[in-house]
Amino acid sequence: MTVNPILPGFHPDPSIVRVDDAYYLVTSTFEYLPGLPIYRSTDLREWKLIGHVATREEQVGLATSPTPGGVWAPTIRHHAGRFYVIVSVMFRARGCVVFTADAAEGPWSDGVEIPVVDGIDPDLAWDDDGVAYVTYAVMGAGIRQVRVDLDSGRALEEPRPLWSGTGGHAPEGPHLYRRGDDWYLLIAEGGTERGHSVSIARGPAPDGPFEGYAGNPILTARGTDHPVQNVGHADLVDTVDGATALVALGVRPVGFTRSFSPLGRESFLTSVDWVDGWPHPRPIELGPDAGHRPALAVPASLDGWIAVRQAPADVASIEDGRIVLRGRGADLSDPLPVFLGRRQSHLTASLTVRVDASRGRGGIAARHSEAHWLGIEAHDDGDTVAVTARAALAGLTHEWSGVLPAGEVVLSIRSRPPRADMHPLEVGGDRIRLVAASAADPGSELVLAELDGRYWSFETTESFTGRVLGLYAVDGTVFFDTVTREGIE
Ligand code: 6LW
Repeated sequence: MTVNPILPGFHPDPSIVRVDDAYYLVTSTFEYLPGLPIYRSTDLREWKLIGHVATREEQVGLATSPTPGGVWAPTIRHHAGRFYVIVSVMFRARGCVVFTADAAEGPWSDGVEIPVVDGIDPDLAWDDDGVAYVTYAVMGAGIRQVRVDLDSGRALEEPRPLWSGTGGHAPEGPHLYRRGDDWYLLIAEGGTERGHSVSIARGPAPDGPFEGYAGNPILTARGTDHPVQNVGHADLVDTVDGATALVALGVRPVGFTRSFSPLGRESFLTSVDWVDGWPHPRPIELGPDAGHRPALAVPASLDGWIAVRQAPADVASIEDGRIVLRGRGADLSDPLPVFLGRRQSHLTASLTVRVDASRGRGGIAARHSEAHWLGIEAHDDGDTVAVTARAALAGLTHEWSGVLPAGEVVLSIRSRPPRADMHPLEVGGDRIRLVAASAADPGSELVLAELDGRYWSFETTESFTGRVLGLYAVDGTVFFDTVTREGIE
């Protein structure tokens, strides 16, 4: 049975490699740290997070990179006993960098910059002499390639044009493979939105010449009523049993017009048949999506959390069994917010947290970017607790306020898909409720706002990510207790 998405929640641009009987997968992480998560599987169904390539900001240098910059589209490969991850860190960041590790868990190297690669989506392949080929996309100029000395990052030649695709918008995401005497060049075309697709070309050598397959695109969902859209940016892997699998990104749009994807681009897997020397991926099937997952309590630990342009330990600490955040006078509009988040991984999701705001101001939020987020913050002045829900949308903000008795409060963000029966009031995105109650009196619950999530979806925000739910502090010290999450990574 298909288990799709294999990585729910924002996990775009999956790249996969098999080493012996295990598969390793890496995805894009943009402005979040730790970055470049490595997942491992032995059956292509169950994936376990085993580590991250970028555990330190200096490895990627994205602290001043604006949205939607950061870590874009990596490739993972294994050669001569070592793991390699090559990536472009975009916009005022480190650029093209190759990292190595003896074990996929890490530790990963500091990285070697490859300045000649002035594009995106670098791929790595080696010829029989062990010479490394970096194949990448230059926006508006097709797929290029350059031979590189990976130890120094030095180019061994001028970059060469390799293939411009079939004529679709934005040829990108190249991956190069050897199969017998042939070399295959797999690319994405059509842009990462609804036009997305996968095309392939074949040539006699890693530097081509490449000739496109007459049956391109080999995979796309465009123009169909398929529940997984934007299918593209794929990578192939030979499986243990001699077959071929393909991973690709896709979105799950909701609503009457199926136009809004709250979770962003996720990772999916499908099987591939070979016909006359060309790969034919099967359409991506949605697995039995657990719309409802059991609620889980998050132990007071920084494991599993991500932060924006800084490491989780730079914004939070664990004190007396509670997560503690210290505000720096800025909210989530700031490029370096005091925010600790986790990917929303299911359309039905909730985050519920007990907050002590007697020494500061803070709460919980759903973040897409500096301009698109929702939050509820609490401030306890000793007599009462002021709770304020805030919606930021394209830089505009709106507020709803309430008052609760002094003491700890329980804050929740709850989302659910829109009704499937074309209810006239639910034609847009998912429904998001921002709720606050006194911890001492659950009956005090205030629904501060109920919002149409279409405005906090991949299609409407400027970020390349998805929805990330978590904790934040604006001023002073805020203590977070009994974090319960449902449908959240
Ligand atoms: C990535 C490009 C793309 O570099 O989106 O879907 C960009 N494809 O290949 C960011 O994820």
